[in-house]
Amino acid sequence: MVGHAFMGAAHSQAWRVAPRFFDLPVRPVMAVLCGRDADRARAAAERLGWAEAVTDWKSVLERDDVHVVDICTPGDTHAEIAVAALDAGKHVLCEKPMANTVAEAVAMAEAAERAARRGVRAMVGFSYRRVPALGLARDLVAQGRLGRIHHVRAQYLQDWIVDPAAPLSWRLDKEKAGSGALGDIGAHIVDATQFILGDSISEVMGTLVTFVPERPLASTHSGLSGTAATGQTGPVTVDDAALFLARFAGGALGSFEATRFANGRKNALRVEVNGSAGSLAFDFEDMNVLQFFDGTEDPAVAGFRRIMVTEPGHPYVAAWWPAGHGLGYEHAFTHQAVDFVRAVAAGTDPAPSFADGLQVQRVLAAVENSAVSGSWQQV
Ligand code: SOE
Repeated sequence: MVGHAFMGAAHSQAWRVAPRFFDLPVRPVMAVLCGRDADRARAAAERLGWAEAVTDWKSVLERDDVHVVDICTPGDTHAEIAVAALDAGKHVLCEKPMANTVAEAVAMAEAAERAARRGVRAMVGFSYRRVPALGLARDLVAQGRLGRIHHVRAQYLQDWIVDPAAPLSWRLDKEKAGSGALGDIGAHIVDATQFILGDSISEVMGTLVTFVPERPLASTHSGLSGTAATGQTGPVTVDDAALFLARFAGGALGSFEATRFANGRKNALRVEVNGSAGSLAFDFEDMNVLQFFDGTEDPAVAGFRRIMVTEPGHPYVAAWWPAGHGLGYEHAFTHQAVDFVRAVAAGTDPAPSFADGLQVQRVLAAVENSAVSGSWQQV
């Protein structure tokens, strides 16, 4: 694994827990953690359960005892590491957004195509499609329970930098992150809605806003932000919020909002889908519930019902607790690790593939272009 901050911790938990709750064809071995600073990497390897720590990620590509490279670094390093790892014959799991530009995403998707011909696989870490409720949502749409889809309404609402005193972090630096709310959390709702519908966004029109253009430099980092250094400030070079309309290839109309300034909303990934025969609604802050409206019911008793997606028949749930006990944010990462291992062992391409990641990157770039042109942009 390369990188050991928030996503490194989430992926480490997933690799450790996956073989303990799911029957896997092969057992993941947490062999090497890679970080830029030797002391911090060693401490992280100890804390997160990795056998060894190194500071040069390239060194692991030459090792015969390493078969998978898990990329948990900021987006500006994804393309270099993923292409080199795939060309070295290592399977790759790469955090989202897959890349910082379409050109990088194209290079990664081409490397994945080359690698697949040699049985080497690649996946993008859009973890929310592995929340059981969103798996059930996809099943309901695929079964036709919503009929023809007219509307997709998606929001991803956070507020961790609504305070102007919150210091700069890599997520606010275009060089590192590629974009702000658009790529960091907007990418999640683009992937999640395309996953639920089994359809792709073909056209967008959007706008990007930076509410706070200057922030204190951080002296230390932890989690998503850090503590401000005294006095010095620096520029925010990414969007704080992104809003865009979308047309899906199958005809559905979408509205998307990704913001880090929805004061009071902590991790509210919300999706509502309206179809001719029914609707569904989801809010990650109530993640074990999927709301479902069956439009074919007697109008006298019809209404949105709260499905507890905690039953053995629901996606992934049977491996965990008895009916009704529920899951959390971390379980989606374990499901991601399970599906990755199973696909690699079966010799099939994991989903979302790097081609899926490239499609998301094209949507993000089209939104950025639309924000400049003020007009609809083809994806
Ligand atoms: C911050 O916005 C963040 O950590 C994202 O980067 C993650 O992808 C998401 O899972 C939680 O929020």
